[in-house]
Amino acid sequence: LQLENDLRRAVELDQLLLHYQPQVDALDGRVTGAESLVRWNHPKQGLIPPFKWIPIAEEMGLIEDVGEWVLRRACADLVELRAQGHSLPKVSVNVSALQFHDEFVATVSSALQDSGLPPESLEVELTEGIMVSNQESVVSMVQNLKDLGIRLSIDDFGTGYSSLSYLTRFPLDELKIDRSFVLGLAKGSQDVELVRAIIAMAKSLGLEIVVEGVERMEDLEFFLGQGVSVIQGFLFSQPVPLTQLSPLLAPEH
Ligand code: G
Ligand code: G
Ligand code: MN
Ligand code: NA
Repeated sequence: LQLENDLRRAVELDQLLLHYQPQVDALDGRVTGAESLVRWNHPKQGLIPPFKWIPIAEEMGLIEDVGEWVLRRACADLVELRAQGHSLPKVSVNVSALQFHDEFVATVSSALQDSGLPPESLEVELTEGIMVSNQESVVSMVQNLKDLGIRLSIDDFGTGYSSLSYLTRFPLDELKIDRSFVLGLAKGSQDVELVRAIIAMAKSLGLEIVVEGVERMEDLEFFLGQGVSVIQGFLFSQPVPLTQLSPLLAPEH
């Protein structure tokens, strides 16, 4: 297949790029972080969103290369932003379950060292697919990651397997409430009760909360009413290139 052949060379031909979606504290408008979201700038097809080719990259055994490129670029971009005088507390990267094995911790460590980014400025978004594994190896890998000093976030919370035990088994800093629950709010479904319960649980476990996919003012107001103010959604901004992210940031002091 042509796309697969092209994908094999996308990294070396420098065809990947990152967009960033800001996470905003609605109480003061400050950007508290940004999630990096990879795109492939295909020479013929233009920008291809990740859901169309990340699964292919996983199948072809290319996800480590893609993942390492993403990590290094995200770290370098944040260092560069700060050098330009912008303030951004952290950048987060998505990690595929297939990318999550032995070499991953060393790759993160090396990306931090080479970029000079302080570890606490990097956040890795883990999915339930990774956390649900009971394997000791996964538990100790996550601990090793945490020991690098980075932040750990649980992405797409509540959409995967519904084992909650990993919330206490892993050293997590943050929980991201999935967009599907926010969509449920709009439909007036019982998701309201689920979201309340998730928030209460996250708070009692000491996890910071980010809500994904907030598009409507009503939804923001609902979350503010629940004491949750950090929002990642189109209401504030779509994912944008770095050049469009920096004007949204406060100056570094
Ligand atoms: O940006 P977009 O809305 O198209 O993202 C769609 C999906 O692609 C999201 O689920 C996101 O987690 C995933 N994704 C985006 N960037 C990366 C990446 O760098 N690595 C992996 N593994 N997945 C990513
Ligand atoms: O990694 P994850 O699956 O959480 O990726 C976040 C995805 O959610 C990205 O593809 C991003 O573009 C998308 N997203 C973020 N905010 C919104 C929103 O407000 N509306 C919609 N439709 N998508 C969103
Ligand atoms: Mn994510
Ligand atoms: Na998500």
